[in-house]
Amino acid sequence: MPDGLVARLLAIVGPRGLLTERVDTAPYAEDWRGLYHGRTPAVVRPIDTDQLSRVVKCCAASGVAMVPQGGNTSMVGGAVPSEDGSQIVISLARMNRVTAVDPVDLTLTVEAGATLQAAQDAAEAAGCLLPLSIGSQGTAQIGGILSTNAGGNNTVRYGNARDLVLGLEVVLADGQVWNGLRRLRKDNTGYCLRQLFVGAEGTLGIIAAAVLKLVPRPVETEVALCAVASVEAALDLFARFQRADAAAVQAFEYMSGTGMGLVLTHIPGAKLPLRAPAAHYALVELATSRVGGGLREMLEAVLSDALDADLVSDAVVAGSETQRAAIWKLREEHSEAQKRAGASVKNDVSVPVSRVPELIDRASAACAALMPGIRVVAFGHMGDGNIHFNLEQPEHMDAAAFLARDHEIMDAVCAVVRDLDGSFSAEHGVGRLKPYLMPQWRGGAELDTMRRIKAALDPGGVMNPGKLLP
Ligand code: 2HG
Ligand code: ZN
Repeated sequence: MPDGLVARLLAIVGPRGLLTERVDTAPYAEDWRGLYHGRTPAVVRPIDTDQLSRVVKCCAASGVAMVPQGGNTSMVGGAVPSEDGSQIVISLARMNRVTAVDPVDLTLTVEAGATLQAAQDAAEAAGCLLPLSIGSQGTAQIGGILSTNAGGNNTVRYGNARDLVLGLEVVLADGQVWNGLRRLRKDNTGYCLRQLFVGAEGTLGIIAAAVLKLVPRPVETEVALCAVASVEAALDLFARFQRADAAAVQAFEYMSGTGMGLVLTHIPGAKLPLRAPAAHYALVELATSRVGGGLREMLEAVLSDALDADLVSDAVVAGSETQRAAIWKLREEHSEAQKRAGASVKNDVSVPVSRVPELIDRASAACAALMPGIRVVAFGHMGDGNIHFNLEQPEHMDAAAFLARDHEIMDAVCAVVRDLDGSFSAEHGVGRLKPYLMPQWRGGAELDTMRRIKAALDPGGVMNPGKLLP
């Protein structure tokens, strides 16, 4: 670390904005999954864009690498520093204000360090909905969510984080501030710079604030949990809801019996509200802002037809907000339950929606052939084709021995995904875990163009090095 750098940073952010003791910096140097144990001489916590810009200028002038960090909920080690102690962590947590909500423009202006939950609450207080929902929303911050182009449960209806961004303020790699906090629905004035920073995983600059799109708050919401006969039956059920009213389908999630079993075993208070456990489940959420929207009737009609067609064997419709939350908890606790059950290898993959059954079928067979006893925990956002094809270690296997074979397992799943014209990372990004896959999947002109963009915007290579690009 260059002499005097930490003192210069301290002069910019003051004592409350700087952590240097190992005990304080350690939580910022490890990831949620416990895959990486980095080290950093300092965690800098600017309070506003001006401080952030001066911090970046200072580090860039010394050629010191920076790791921007939001809620540190990355599944792929995207926000942790390297082990050699050469990288400064920049935490956005203190830049956490929601600065404006406009129910006429249907926009929300927010700083990067606000949690998604805080942004959602602010939207709700203004009679609106911020239509982005992920399991980690109480911790994940807007800057990280945009930097990874998070997807989540509502992509089927509203798209990914990328589709919700109207404007951005970004601190560039040299410390310059680009103020693109526009709230325009139409603005054709050259390259769409904001979309360069969305999904860039902090490798091009640091998102400081954003203007996000809102929608009117729904007045009717229905949630149902269904035991379905097969993955094909779940897909058929999804298609039936789409035909009935595509604009009302807020979420359509698939869960396997294995994953649900882990949740019921490891999550206190989790209870299956159906007659008996099943091999496959679908969770559907419908919502409308239309008064008298008739959602319950539509839900019951589709479910009744699906029961007659033997697609669904049992279903429960939430009768209250508490029941709705209890059903969603069964879905949202899948990651935590898997963590508690032992070591797991995650494959956050996507395929065309129509090919989800084939994906689950073929990838399950490939993994079983690779490792007897491996537990397939497939679940996720069926409505947009994003399945978390996760593998849990065989029950009595050593965790380290299982994880040592992670690339082998990922490669077996990826071979199927590739054959089905899918992607090896649907929503979690590339981070530190998966850059090695980039040449095979995005090599040639695509990766070459990415490298040129990186070289143009971050010629010193100081923005989150070691992530995304191999
Ligand atoms: C989810 O959909 C998250 O719950 C996490 O994307 C998935 O743990 C996972 O693999
Ligand atoms: Zn997900």
